[in-house]
Amino acid sequence: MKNKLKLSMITLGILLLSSCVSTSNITDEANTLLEQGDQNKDGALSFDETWLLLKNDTEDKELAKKKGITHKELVRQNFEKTDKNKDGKISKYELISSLKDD
Ligand SMILES: [Ca+2]
Ligand SMILES: [Ca+2]
Repeated sequence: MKNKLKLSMITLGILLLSSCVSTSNITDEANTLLEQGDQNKDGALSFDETWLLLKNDTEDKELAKKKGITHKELVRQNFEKTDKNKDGKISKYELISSLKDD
């Protein structure tokens, strides 16, 4: 029993530690988002691709409702914020820097 407790403390420690290594997690998250969303495999997310990725996000839906705008408008606003160089696509670099800002 004591050993089991010790083990779970170690597991907890590892979990806490890995959540601190945020840069590699962010890169992983960006890669996952790109893999899921990048339909035409050009390595970046267009607005349509972003919308497909986020249109079922219930948290954003609620937030949009509170702001009195449609969910799509909210995604558009976030998209334009994330698309720093305004080329109409979110590159992996832009995705990572926006995930870092969160
Ligand atoms: Ca794409
Ligand atoms: Ca861009």
